[in-house]
Amino acid sequence: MDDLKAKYLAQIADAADEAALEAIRVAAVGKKGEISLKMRELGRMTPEERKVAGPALNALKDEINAALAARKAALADAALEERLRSEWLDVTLPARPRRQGTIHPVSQVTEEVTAIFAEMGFSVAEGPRIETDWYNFDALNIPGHHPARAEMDTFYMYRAPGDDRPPHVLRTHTSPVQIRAMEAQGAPLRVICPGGVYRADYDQTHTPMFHQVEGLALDRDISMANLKWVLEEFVKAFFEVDDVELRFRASHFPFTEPSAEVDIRCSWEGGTLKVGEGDDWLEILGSGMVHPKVIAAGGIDPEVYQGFAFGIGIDRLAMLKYGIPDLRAFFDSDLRWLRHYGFAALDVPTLRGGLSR
Ligand code: 2NL
Repeated sequence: MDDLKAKYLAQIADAADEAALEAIRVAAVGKKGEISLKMRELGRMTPEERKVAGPALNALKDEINAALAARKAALADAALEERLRSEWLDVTLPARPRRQGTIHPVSQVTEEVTAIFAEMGFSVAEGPRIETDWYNFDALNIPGHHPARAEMDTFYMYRAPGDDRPPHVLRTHTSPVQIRAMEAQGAPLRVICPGGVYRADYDQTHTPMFHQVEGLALDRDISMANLKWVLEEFVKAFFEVDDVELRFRASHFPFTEPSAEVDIRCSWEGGTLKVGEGDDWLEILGSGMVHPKVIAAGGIDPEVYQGFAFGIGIDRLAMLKYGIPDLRAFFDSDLRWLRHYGFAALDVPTLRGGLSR
């Protein structure tokens, strides 16, 4: 009896895990275990022998069961202790500084442009990227036969065979948002419309989706002079310089008359852009006085109201201001590029706090 007790208690003390403990339990006190078999022998003993052996076997069985339970509890405590040690986490450490995500240059420049025009009384309007051909073309004085439709490399949405309605298009500019703003708000009106636009074109300087901000100001007495002042203020604020020289070149757009493309004086000395000095000219936007037919298409009387409009490429502005060489990288989602050219999330551009830092 003492040998049995010593053997099993030693095994239990040495058991490394729960599976080993279970094997010992089966061998000792399981149905066919060594102690259970001994208990079956009680029937063949004399009453005197049984009186001694019976309680002793029961006590041994109890003692082994208790040792098994104690060892099991000790193993569980040790396992918990090990987890607490290895999975320890200092929740008081500071968060990782910045660099989890960054603001894309397109978003940054959109915010900068918005802050500048907001200061001049323009509000922001947004609209759908899938448009009817009326909002994208007809309302802008681009009728069905007009060559500008073909030149725009328009993406047309699918129509089922036999469905003869004109197809929807992916907007080729944000002008349709301005038509919608005219319809919804009437005149006088000052809005800018930033957002993504689509043209089927892909090379060094073109991506099939890019970004634009268009502006529109309508009132009873607006002239090209107002356009010139607004654009000068914009360019000075955006490039963060005190003086700029703008050059208005006669141009043609179906939706403005007269129309002008605007260049700014600059230099490219040492490969970096300097705005406001030098002998080069940089084309940055198109503009003009809104065509009377376009004002009428917006539900406003062109005999009473007139105004100016302009369109600027946001991606190009971002490349110029922040020295980003390749347009296509804008849309690659390459984390190294995003970390390099991205902006800290909390540097919200404002005119007083600084547009960019
Ligand atoms: C360019 C030319 C331009 C406009 C966009 C416009 C919008 C309405 C009415 C009249 Cl609703 N005009 N937008 C006007 C002139 C030029 O963009 O080359 N942008 C990069």
